[in-house]
Amino acid sequence: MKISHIEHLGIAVKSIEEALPYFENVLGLKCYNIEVVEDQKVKTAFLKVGEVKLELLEPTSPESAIAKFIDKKGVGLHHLAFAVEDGVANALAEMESKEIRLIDKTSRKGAEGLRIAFLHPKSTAGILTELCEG
Ligand code: CMX
Repeated sequence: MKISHIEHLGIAVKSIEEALPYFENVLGLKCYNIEVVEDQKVKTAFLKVGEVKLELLEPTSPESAIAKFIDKKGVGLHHLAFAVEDGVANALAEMESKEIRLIDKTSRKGAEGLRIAFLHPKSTAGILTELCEG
């Protein structure tokens, strides 16, 4: 697996509307896309910092992984997403062969239409890790 760059950092927030003024008005970043990812029960807002994106994640249901994360750990950094050059399916096969625990056994469509898959934080140094097509 070859990681080309950090694709994005996922940040759990209670409300995108309430969090965005900090990122836009204080930090001077620009939100270029807001979308709901139905199957993940999240609303996402994307901002760019150079080539790296920030993904603000607001739960749309108490069943959302983000709602559970906020209840347990509070708002803040939720996951780290790496872009992989040779496809997410190949990367997953390699991770499995290295006994990394897969949350997604196969890649699926994530925000912005990218193929993605998550690795379990218990086998990735405590950091929920996402692999994205590069
Ligand atoms: N970062 C680090 N550790 C995390 C974590 C996170 N984001 N979320 C949960 N954990 C930890 C918990 O604190 C818990 O640790 P302890 O046992 O030490 O208390 C452990 O992981 C829980 O593991 P679990 O019981 O297997 O799973 P949970 O029901 O808590 O769910 C997780 C956690 C990561 C498996 C689940 O949130 C998941 O499948 N995430 C992937 C999908 C996702 O996050 N979607 C939202 C974003 C979608 C998008 O970006 O579009």
